[in-house]
Amino acid sequence: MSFQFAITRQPAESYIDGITTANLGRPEMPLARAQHAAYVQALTRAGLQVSVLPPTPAYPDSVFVEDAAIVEADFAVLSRPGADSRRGETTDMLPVLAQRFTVRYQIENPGTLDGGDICKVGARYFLGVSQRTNPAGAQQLAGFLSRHGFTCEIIDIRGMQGILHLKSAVNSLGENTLLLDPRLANHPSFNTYRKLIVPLEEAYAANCLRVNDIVLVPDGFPATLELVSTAGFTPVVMQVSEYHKMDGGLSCLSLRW
Ligand code: CIR
Repeated sequence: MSFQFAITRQPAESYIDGITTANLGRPEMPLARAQHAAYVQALTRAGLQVSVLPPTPAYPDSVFVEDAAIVEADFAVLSRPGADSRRGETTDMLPVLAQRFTVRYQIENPGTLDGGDICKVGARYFLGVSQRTNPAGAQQLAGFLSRHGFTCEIIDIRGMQGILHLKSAVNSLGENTLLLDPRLANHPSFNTYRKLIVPLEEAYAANCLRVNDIVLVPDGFPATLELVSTAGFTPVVMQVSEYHKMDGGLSCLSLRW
């Protein structure tokens, strides 16, 4: 899991108007900005060259750039976000990808797809079908990925209350290891991996982010921190309270390749 580049986008003033189910209160913008800057710094320290895009006030959730695309070293796929208020985020992402990737694909109507539903584990991709990503969107992406030699498997999470995206509940830490929300831990597709299962009360922390030699872990989840470090990884604790308030986690804040 070695990355060289990342794209992030600063939160706009309108961020407080984004979509949320978290019930954790309104984000405080100065703190959100400081947490974002610290996140960029952590990626930079991990060895990535990080592009920081300016805020796009028309799209309150646009700080969650992960949802607007899927990127690999040699190609990119522009998504088609499932939430109406987020659909236009790809208009701003298209020129950003065009500067960096010559091979590009795009999810088309009737497909919808949020990058948060797309979980890469080695040469395999798990594609979440969720309230945001529909079967048509997942099938389109599977077609693009298979052209590049990846195998794909669909994981349907539509029946799972409280899990927004697949990567809200499962993330690859590398070394054949998955970090899992207990509600997804017994899914047969994950049986061949080493599983680190976070306690249900720390479900938010299933979204940790492996970047090169470190694993970013959200602050305030001690059991997950212990789990990750005992398993032999090097955790770096990040403050992301203002993103948790809007249902966003560590992976959502960047595109990495
Ligand atoms: C949304 O509901 O779309 C945003 N408030 C949160 C998106 C989080 N993104 C992600 O998990 N990849």
